[in-house]
Amino acid sequence: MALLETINDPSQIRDFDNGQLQQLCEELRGYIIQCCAENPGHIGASLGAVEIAVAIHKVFDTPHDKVVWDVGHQAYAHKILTGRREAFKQNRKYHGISGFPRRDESPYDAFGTGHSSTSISAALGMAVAAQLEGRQEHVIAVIGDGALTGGLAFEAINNAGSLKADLLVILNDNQIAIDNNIGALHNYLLKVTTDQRYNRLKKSVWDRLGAGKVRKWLQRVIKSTKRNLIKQGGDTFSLFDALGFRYFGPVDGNDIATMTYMLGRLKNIPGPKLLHVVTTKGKGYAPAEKDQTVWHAPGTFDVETGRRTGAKRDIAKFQEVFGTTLLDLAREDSRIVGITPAMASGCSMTIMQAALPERVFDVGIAEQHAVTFSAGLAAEGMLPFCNIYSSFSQRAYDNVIHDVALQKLKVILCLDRGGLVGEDGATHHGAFDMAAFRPIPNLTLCAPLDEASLRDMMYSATQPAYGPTVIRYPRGYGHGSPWRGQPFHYIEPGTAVKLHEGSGVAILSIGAIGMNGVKAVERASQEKGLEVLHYDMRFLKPVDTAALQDACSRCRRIVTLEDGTTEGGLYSVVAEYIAAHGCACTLTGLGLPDRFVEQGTPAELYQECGLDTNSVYQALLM
Ligand SMILES: Cc1ncc(C[n+]2csc(CCOP(=O)(O)OP(=O)(O)O)c2C)c(N)n1
Repeated sequence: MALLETINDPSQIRDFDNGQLQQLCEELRGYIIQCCAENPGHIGASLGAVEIAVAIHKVFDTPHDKVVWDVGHQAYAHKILTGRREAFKQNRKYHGISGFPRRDESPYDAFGTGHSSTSISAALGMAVAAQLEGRQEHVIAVIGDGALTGGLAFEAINNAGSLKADLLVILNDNQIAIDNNIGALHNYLLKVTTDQRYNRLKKSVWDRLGAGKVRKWLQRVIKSTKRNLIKQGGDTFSLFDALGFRYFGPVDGNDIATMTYMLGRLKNIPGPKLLHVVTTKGKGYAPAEKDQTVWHAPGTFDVETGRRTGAKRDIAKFQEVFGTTLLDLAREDSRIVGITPAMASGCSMTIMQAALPERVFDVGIAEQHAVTFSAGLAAEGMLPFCNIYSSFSQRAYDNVIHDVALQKLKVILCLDRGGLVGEDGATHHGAFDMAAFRPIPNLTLCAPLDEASLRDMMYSATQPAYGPTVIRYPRGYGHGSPWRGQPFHYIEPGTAVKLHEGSGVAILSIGAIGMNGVKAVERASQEKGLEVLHYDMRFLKPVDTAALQDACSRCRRIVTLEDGTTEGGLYSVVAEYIAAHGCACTLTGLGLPDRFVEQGTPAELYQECGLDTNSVYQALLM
């Protein structure tokens, strides 16, 4: 840490030589590993991008020059170098710093991120703004090969290639997303980087740097790279040249001398440029290099042995219930297929992928395409289960309306990570799904209380009474209720379940957060002798009006409980019912507030939002 601990501002590294930069990279790696072992985060991507971050801050005049990180999970070295070395110990913690770049956190974070494929669009906007205002400034977007599979990245490249603003895109190609990267673009990049000429080029970069005849050499590099790509594509231009970019590379993105050299030379070339760099995810830490999917975000670990030390519970996660149930259903019905936008491990579609690989489609980080592709499958009689994280499904809103609901195509959209996800923070909470999807006609929208009800909802959605259906459930462990190998029970659409009989006060809950209601109702009964009527509503749409009528006619107070926004969610449903029917009861809404909730453990955040068992209990007593 000899060098690193003296650096509070990247201007301090601008006169470093290659030896010092190399040492700095090593120290950064050590520090990231040490911090992430205790306080987990996205270690793999960040270890791979150390040289990219150091080279950018060495060569460019940040924060005057702007660097936009795609997704932002690879930006730990950037954070540490830009005055957040100590704060990094509180990375992703409650009241700590965010795990992603944020404009309100540092002037060096030119653009807030968390969701994929935004960097080129944002950087292009900045470059055009600089041009319009006559400002001399460099704008750099750093995007991974996974993030490049997102349609938004291509929309931006298409636009940038014709606008001709000064923009440098660094394509950080480590050939993996979270799971193995897939798709034709991936195959193309693989072809470019595995060509022998690239490997010769890598060596020649190193040799030539020593000799110092860099300018002449660069001309030859560019020429040979172009020749390389002409041959690769069997076409006159590389893919990126054809789209109006000047393509450079591929070069070794984990070689600091090469990186600073290339960036230094590209800095003053006008127009849109793309530097293709090849890196290793997890670079410098053997366990992370070896199992790159697990080490994308491995939890806590022992630095010496690489053993992961996070506590494991004996009960299943909702993700395992989803993955296992999908396979169970698919084995019985050959129409069932699984679709995931690059989150096969995260949502456990890997379970079906292992058993029935030809019926699982990882479509890349492409949520819009995932939904419309599913609609196409459904149009031809298949029964697609499309699994998307709730917050990423925001991208596919119109596809759900226009391609699924309007045409009554039976896509079963399973929204993972509904509710507060914890340490990933504001960009990743599944806060808006219920409010967003509720107004869409033809959709059925439900959320399971527990493992067995997730399983039953997935089964029921395949039955004829269901059209296009959204099933949303949370991240992580279930409640330990039995589910594995249980027979399926059919759930009629729009039916609630009475969990506790009572009068005077009623609680209406939806989803797994309802279990806090169960505990609060139990406590109210035991400690106060208060018998609260509790309905697990199960469906936000169609809503069980008989249950609403029962609660609103017999109780003077209604409490709603949901882990989505109260505005537009269950609270709104019940408020509308009360208003329409002139019911004589008051309504308290427990749910997510009208502000972005930041990062922390789920327990901390649920408490902050008044959704923990104790807060629910207090609300019942009010
Ligand atoms: C819209 C969206 N979908 C999915 C994700 C989840 N996600 C985070 S990182 C990642 C992989 C990114 O791959 P790549 O850009 O190659 O970066 P690497 O992690 O390999 O460095 C994915 C799918 C996301 N952040 N945003």
